[in-house]
Amino acid sequence: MEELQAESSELTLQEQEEVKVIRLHKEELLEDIEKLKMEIAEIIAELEDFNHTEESKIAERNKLMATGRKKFNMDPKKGIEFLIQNKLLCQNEENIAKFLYKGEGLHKTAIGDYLGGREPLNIRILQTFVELHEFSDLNLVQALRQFLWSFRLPGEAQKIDRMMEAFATRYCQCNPDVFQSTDTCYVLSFAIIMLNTSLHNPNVKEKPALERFIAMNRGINNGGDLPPELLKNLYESIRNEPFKIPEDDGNDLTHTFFNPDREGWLSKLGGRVKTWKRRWFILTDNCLYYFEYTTDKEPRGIIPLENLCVKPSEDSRKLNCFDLYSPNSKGHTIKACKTDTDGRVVEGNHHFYRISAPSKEERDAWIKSIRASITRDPFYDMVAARKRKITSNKLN
Ligand code: 4IP
Repeated sequence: MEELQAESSELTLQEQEEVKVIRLHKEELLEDIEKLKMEIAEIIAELEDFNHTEESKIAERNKLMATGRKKFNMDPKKGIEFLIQNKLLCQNEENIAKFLYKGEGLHKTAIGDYLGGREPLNIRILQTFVELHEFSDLNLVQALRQFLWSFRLPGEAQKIDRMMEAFATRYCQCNPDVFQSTDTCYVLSFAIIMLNTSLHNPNVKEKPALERFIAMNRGINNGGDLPPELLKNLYESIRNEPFKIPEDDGNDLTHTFFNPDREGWLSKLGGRVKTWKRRWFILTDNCLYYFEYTTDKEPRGIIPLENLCVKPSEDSRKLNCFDLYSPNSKGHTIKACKTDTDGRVVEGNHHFYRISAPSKEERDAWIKSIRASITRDPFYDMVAARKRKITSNKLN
């Protein structure tokens, strides 16, 4: 500064003015630089803040999504509602169908349950879901493998009917020259699913031969027969490789107990040791489950109702009794499982199950529901109805 002043004393007036201006500019520039520095620091801080908010927004969204998926697996309808409310899913068929088709983190049982629903929305979603499948140039077994892997077929007959109808329609749309009608495709699809069970279920002793499969499917193509070569290919494909059925979490039986046919407190007589125990019973999927508490996740015992009969009975110690028994193998132990005192799963010891209901009305209601469950055979009923339809179409 002194230097400048010394210099400026030797300068002309005009030059001194110029020096002053330069000095002023310099100061202003320094001020601007300071301001800019502060602004940059502010922007960096804002950016950091923004990134942080974005990150926590993403984390929050992922958390909500995981909750939505969990809710869906517990109760599909509520899960979808939750995801829509939280703006994680748009409320239109296409979006929901794509979400189910992608299936990330979703139990296939829950997907099947939702797609099989009878509300108009579920039906539209099912339609869109099926249209996401590409079946062109696949034979029926290949298409079924793909379809049946994308969800787990529910146990309820009407749901199965709607889903298989949608499948058959889509298959015929993708492959218009294979079958004369959607009904033919529907009936043959069931025949294939049943063939899969007969060929690969160890409980089925007599395995149907190709000729039997061909005979079973006579006249299903609008009164005509399907080419034997086609049936042979389908038969061999199933024989060589069974359907892969999605299992979800095999240990978690919770999903099995949604929408049971009936549930309630009943008393049950022990197998070898004849003690009465009050148990919470759930009837679903043609099985009777009993729990110690209503909130238990694992049942104490499971009684498959296949091949069993039910009838009212008398007992000197309990009122309103009914028995579950096996008419074909009297004196033999009924196929069932239970947990023993150490919590291990073992076979049951009952030759019959004696159960007592709290009232006569409840006993009759249980007997009715159990009978309906035992005699219900969705596959055969549905296929028979479809075959009848094909025959009546032919006659008209
Ligand atoms: C038990 O008696 C209970 O009644 C069991 O029922 C029963 O098993 C047992 O039958 C019976 O011995 P204690 O508890 O007095 O020992 P739960 O499992 O509901 O507790 P079931 O097969 O009926 O479940 P056996 O066959 O193991 O004796």
